[in-house]
Amino acid sequence: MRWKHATSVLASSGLLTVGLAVPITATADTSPTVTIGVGHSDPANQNGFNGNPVISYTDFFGRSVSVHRGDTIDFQTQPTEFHSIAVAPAVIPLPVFYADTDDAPAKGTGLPKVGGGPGLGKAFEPTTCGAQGTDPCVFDGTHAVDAGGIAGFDQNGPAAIDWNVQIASNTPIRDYAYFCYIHPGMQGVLHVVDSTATSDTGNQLETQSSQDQFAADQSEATSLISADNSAAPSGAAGSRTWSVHVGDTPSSRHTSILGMMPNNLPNVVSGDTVRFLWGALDPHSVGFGPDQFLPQPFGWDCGKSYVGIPPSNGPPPPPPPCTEFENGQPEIVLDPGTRGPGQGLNAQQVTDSGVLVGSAYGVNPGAESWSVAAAQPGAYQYHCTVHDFMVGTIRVSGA
Ligand SMILES: [Cu+2]
Repeated sequence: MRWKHATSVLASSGLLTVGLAVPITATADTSPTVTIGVGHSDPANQNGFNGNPVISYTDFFGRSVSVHRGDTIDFQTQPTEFHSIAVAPAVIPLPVFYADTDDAPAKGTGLPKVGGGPGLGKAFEPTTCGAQGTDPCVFDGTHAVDAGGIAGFDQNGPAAIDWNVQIASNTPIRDYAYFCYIHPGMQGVLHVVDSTATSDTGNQLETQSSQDQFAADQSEATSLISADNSAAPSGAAGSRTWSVHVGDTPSSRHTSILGMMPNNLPNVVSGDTVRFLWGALDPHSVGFGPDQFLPQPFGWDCGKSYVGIPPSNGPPPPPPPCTEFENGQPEIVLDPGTRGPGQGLNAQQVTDSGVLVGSAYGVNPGAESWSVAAAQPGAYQYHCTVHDFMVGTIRVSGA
């Protein structure tokens, strides 16, 4: 989705490394034999700016595909989707985020800051082969071929974007994996079968089983959205706890929902608490007040201080001299936040959770919740600094 600043941040961090070209020349016929959907288009649920949550399909259509050697697979990223996929001998579980235990904890959570790992870096690598108008990548069964980060957009707006992979003629007959580096659990099985065996052809998005899969994924997501939106507070007015989901992920992890749910709490009174809950596949922040007063979502780890990386269209600035190194790279961390959980909402103070990530990323110790206490009456607007369209309002009246 719209990971603002992300490209410049990763480029300047050294996490962005240029992939090696695959040293095998493609054969002449490279028109795709089979198309696999990467995510799914769902215009009614992917607007983002109409106040409704966005459903991202962290799923392949289909999840199990058989091909012959010499076939070309078109992994087609669907409009508005953002993924970083690969074909490999097996799924490669690169850490996307990790707990940075070197220094003082994050202010927002009191737990170690969250560092950006090599899995996140994969999302910002350029596509080196297989893009439209270039030779396909070639997979021969020995090592992974990576797409880099592919967003379902072109210059005119949301669009399906192709990434082609040809199966080399010497690929051993066996099963392989296709998967997404940044969405743990988003994976499929690629059966390379003998030429005498039946293989799949055509657009797998159009099969009955993909249509059933889409309907099941969508229904799981929309049920979760309505459950999250209708959660009632517990306790008595003035000591109630309200819940807001900061994105959410069904247990199947086949979708990731981007939105504050509910995005409006009009009946909060002083003394109540609002508890924010992160979903499994969700890297988000909760920041109160105008964007210009909130920390950038990604920044350099300078030990005791955090130096946010501003959005930029040009080449990214180099890391400041204070930046710590981790595994030989300047260390990128997520916004560590400005205030701990449970503090009073106050229009005069920057109140920011920092960027927290969900349980699917295995950050340990990690936080998946944060809270504010309703104090001064007023209307408080908040948003996610990673995803601008994730906005919410809390109206506090006197007890
Ligand atoms: Cu977000």
